Amino acid sequence: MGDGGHTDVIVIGAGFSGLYALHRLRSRGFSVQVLEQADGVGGTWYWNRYPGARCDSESYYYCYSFDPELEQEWRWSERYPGQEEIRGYLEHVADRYDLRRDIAFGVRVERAERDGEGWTVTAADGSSRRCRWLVTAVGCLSTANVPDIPGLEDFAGEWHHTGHWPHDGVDVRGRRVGVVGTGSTGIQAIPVLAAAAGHLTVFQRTANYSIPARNAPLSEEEMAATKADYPAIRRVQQGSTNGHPFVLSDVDVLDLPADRRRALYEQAWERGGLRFRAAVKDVLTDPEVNADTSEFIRAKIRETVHDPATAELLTPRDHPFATKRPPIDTHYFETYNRPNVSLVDVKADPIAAVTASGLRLESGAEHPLDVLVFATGFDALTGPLLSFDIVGRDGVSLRETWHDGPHTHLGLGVAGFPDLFTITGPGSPSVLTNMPTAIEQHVDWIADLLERLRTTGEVAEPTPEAEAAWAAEVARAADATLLPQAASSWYLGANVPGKARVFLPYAGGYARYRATCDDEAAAGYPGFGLGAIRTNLANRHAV
Ligand code: N01
Repeated sequence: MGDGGHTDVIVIGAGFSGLYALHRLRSRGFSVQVLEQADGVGGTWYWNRYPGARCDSESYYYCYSFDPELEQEWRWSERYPGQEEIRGYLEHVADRYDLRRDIAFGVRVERAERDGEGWTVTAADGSSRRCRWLVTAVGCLSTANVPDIPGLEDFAGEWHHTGHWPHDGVDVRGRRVGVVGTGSTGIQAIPVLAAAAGHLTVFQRTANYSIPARNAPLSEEEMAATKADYPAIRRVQQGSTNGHPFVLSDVDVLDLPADRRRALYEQAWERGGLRFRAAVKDVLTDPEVNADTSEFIRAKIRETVHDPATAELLTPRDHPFATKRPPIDTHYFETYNRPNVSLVDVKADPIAAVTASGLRLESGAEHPLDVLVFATGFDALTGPLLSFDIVGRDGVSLRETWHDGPHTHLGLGVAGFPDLFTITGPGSPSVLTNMPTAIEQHVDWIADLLERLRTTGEVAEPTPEAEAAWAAEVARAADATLLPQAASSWYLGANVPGKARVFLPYAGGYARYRATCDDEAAAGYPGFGLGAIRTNLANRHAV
């Protein structure tokens, strides 16, 4: 296929980050081509159409902040936005800012290669395009992790990974459905599937803490109050640890008398969602506080689930609360009181094989199924970047460079890969924050740097020293928390067999990270191989 042309920038992906990168860079006068493998915008929200798919950030802040007019005109319908509503929002954004004319849909990138002064990007259809700067907007949780279970190809029923749910849905009415996985996805899908299925069997390897979401429609008054308050909401987000507009509690729970401590937990439980975590000061840094909070949640599980043996199986004991991403739910634990739901412990009796008729466990127990659902998560953060060939300076591939785990400077760039920028890459706060907040900060920062490079003709490439220093900071930040204690967490890459165990996101907090990026820019981007001498040169050019 012929040459697909040359633009200043190629952006890979048209989810939250790709759309904003296109808008921001185009408004700064760059020519931009976005390449998207799907036939529509949305990224993770395009693919994750499983029953119950919904965001765990609240709608009024799980959205862009760059345009106050957009904030005022969009009307969210519920406290947490569902998948369809988020996709509708992103379609509205694509139309409102006339983004589609620079997006090529149905183009799956297979290779991006540093080539002289720029990058050549080749797609599966054989077409190739060139650019000076390459920006990846491929998401953090977009490469499905389907377990390698023998016999899957023999299954006579239908099977699906939740991240590739069929667009016309799956009819589970009256059928025997099995769900493998009880992370955020499984915990959202299980109650919805149980309501329709003939019988639902949940295959659980690790019990999980989950907090009630308390989803509800948003009234006109609530939306109006939010819209009036947006400037203040955005200020709180920018100064926060997770990019959420909550102020973290300053109450030491362990200093409270038992009745007041209980009242604090109960109130947070009733409010629901990720605000629960924010209500407990030091829950991710103080083991005693965490143990107390974890015990409160365990008691809630025992209160909710009628059968004591099932309740015990659902009770997490092998990791502290919130050291794995804490799911939020709508009637998750209640679902196990339904007569058509059963729970199977596949830690005690692991899955041995998929057979023509269902799942077989190592003990020989057979579970007949018509539909098998893998809610088994993603090859997080690095998976999307390694799912195609990125070949940098001197012909070295990113796969080789990262064989022992990712190294980046600020999660934004990689030594050996000049003029490549990774939105919410490994080593950035990404999945530990409200994603749109993290994305806007990255894109704005990249846009500023590209403006400088356009003026000066410089090439930006992280130095190995900057990468090493940042890797040390990422490790320090994780070790200052309890997060590394969840041995099977995808934050550590532990959910994918053979993947290097490295704590992937930056746990030092969004506000601190943003300040670090601002310092890097103010100093003239020394970690990207630019510096005072080049800055002076830049000034001369500018004059
Ligand atoms: O994936 P996960 P997810 N045999 O990796 C199990 C975001 N998200 O898709 O814990 C048996 O968390 C695995 O067991 P274990 C959010 O950031 C957000 O649920 O490894 N079981 C685990 O139970 C989230 O954290 C929202 O022992 C196997 C499950 O599968 C992230 O996406 C909604 C297995 C995977 O859990 C990922 O969540 C959904 C095997 N071979 C997702 N392999 C919201 O915004 C894996 N498992 C609400």
